Amino acid sequence: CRRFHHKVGILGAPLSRGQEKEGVKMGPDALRKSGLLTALQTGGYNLKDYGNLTFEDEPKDEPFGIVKMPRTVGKANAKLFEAVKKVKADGRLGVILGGDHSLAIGSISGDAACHSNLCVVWVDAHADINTPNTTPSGNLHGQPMSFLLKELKTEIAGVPGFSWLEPCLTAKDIVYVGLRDVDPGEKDIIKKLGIKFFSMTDVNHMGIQKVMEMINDYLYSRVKKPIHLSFDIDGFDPVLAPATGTPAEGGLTYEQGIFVANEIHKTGLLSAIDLVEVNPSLGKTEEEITSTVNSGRDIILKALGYLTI
Ligand code: 4U7
Ligand code: MN
Ligand code: MN
Ligand code: MN
Repeated sequence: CRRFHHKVGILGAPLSRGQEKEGVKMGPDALRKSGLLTALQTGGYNLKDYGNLTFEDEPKDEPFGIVKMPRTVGKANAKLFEAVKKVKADGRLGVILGGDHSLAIGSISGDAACHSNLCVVWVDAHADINTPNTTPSGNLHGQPMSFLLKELKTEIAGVPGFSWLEPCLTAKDIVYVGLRDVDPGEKDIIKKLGIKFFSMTDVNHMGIQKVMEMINDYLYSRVKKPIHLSFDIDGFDPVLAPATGTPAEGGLTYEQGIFVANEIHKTGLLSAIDLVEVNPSLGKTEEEITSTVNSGRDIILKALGYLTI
């Protein structure tokens, strides 16, 4: 890893079957239209656009228990896994534009295939660590973490569409920021596995500076490890980012989100970033759409060190 990582690969991943709202498919193009790529080009980055992947629905994709569309989501993630591996093999920092958060299964697996010591900072209102047994909704965008963790491997055994997957993370490799809507089953898992988290209550009590300091100490201060930032736009407060499928009150301010992204840039260890759950069709006004999309764009730009001195 270098201090200034000027080789960037942009990859659109319009996965949508990890939840039930169509418009999240339009996330990648909305982020593209926000001026993300032109800003990076102007900023002197060596940019390669890998375009948008295309995904198809698998025929007769019957639920597995209550888990919806497992074959479709599994196959899409297998494709994304290969695409992210390619971006990393090309020596580029991956920018994955979502799409729903189930895409983290393929994205993080692809990143980890190139970095065995990968760690993950997961910014989200939700923990996304339901298993097929604990999920209250059956939606796979609420479950990616359980597919990624070695400790939960037996929980995901037999889910159709995921035979290609080998869990790549352990519980100590991940940290959550911004949690405020966590299901009872998820709380049990987080507690049992001892996963580090900073809820919105923690952020409000100790301040985002202290939180990022503690993340730095916990994850990567002693041994330098590549970082995967998985940023769910619903980590932000819905006042700022309303155009998303599962908004939750009391989220990060613009300044707090940008601070997180900038702290990660400053480590010089960023390997890839997911920006997920932007759903332009859920904005009630043009202003709501723009505010959501531009907030996501700015997280990416800041994480890449754009306009940072
Ligand atoms: B997102 C939920 F039950 N926990 O599992 C679930 F509240 O990627 C929500 O963070 C998951 O947006 C939200 O369906 C998934 C629900
Ligand atoms: Mn940089
Ligand atoms: Mn979320
Ligand atoms: Mn999420």
